[in-house]
Amino acid sequence: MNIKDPQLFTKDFMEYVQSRNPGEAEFHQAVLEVVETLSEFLIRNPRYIRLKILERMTEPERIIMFRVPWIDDRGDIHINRGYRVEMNSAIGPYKGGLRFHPSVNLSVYKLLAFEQVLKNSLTSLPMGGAKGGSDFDPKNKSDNEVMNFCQSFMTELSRHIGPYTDVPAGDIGVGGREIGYMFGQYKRLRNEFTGVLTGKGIGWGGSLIRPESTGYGTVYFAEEMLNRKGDSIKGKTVAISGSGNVAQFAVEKVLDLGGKPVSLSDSNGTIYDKDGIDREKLEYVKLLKNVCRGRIYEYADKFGVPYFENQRPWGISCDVAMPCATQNEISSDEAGTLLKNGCFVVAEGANMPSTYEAEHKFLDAKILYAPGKAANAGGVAVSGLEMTQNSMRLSWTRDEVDGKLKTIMRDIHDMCVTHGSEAGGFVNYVKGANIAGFVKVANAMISQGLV
Ligand code: NDP
Ligand code: 2IT
Repeated sequence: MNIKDPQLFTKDFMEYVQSRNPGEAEFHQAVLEVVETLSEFLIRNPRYIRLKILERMTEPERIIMFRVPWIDDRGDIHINRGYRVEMNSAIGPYKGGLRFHPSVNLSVYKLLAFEQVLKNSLTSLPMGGAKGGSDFDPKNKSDNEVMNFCQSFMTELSRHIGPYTDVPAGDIGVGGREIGYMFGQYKRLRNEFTGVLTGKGIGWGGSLIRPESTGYGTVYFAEEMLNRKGDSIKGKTVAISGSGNVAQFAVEKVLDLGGKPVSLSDSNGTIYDKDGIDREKLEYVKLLKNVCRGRIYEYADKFGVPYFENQRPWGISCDVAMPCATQNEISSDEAGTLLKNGCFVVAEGANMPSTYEAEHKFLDAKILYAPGKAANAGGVAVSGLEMTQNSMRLSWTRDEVDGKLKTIMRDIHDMCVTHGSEAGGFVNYVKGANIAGFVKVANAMISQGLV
């Protein structure tokens, strides 16, 4: 391993990671994005290299994979695969979402778990990192089928989690309904009412603002970046992708701050509402997606706006882009188009939504670019606050939680500025987030011996 030249160090380390984890392209991408921004810092602080902290951090503490059999409404039996990647517990119990989507595989969960470790560290709350879920597709399933699946999934997962061990939450395909079914099953199996999951219902241990927190937090982060430049979201045109939990509450907070959200999407296509998605239309989207579980093209039919089938929103002219759907949803070409059309702020609500090349286009253009692990940390931060409230057996008000969320997002922003400022005043938020997130976890690992 070359420990003198940052580029050669990155190259050597990536060869090591690739040979240990063959074929895991998403995981390699996440590690590369971190190592290339850390290498200079590590060379200046060689004890992290000597103690093989990065080698340890890229090796999950534990991976659990299991069979999930369940029965559909017709009586047919299905077999899905369940996962939990428990990546790092140096600064707290494993914490991170569950994703139910047919596209998942171990590489995707390892990418998400690796990102989660650094993200959770940035929140300043005591949470380690994990991710999990299943290749189960909740789309077009009845409530009964979703419940059957969740109960079977939790029957195995319950052996591996607990309020002091591992505390899962939602992610793609896992919202309030799924958390409810899984919590019920855990309680039944253990005969314990504990804070083993976050994102719970308000009447049974959930926190106010948790549903809103990822979307709100992403917009708060964008506002912080703009404020630092003497600007704000007010009056800005904002292109948003996705139409699930994160996208909906990003739209809501953009409206609160006086911006104009103009797009939403799902895996079938994009709607473009050039007059802006207002509060009334947003209520329609919430009903369409959360209750009727419909498709976003129905918005275009209802409000008479254009719908672009099989396209993402990145061809739309905007000031601010907020990808809130999934990983690698902004290609290199799409990043180029966004920049050409004048986009100068990108705040990632989703995890790793920009491809490696897209990320580098944003960095080279020196725009305000916030990576997911910083911009979307509000979700897990309020999960951490839900754990605190569960431990205290108290509930904070909406304003209290929202105030704490704002403070946490501001603090993350400021840590990125401290560690990511470069010559000429440019802030590399990717570098800032990676260094700030890494140091806390690395130091905890060193204090705890060879873990
Ligand atoms: P939801 O399931 O509520 O919504 C996901 C949205 O993204 C849907 O509109 C979905 O469309 C779209 N989508 C999902 N997969 C794909 C795909 N492969 N291609 C195109 N569109 C896709 O999930 P969330 O809103 O919770 O999550 C969105 C993103 O935010 C994810 O990257 C997640 O990891 C990240 N995130 C979520 C947090 C949370 O607290 N929920 C916290 C931090 C980050 P369709 O309905 O067609 O599938
Ligand atoms: O990616 C994420 O940060 C989440 N899906 C939320 C995790 C959590 O534990 O709240």
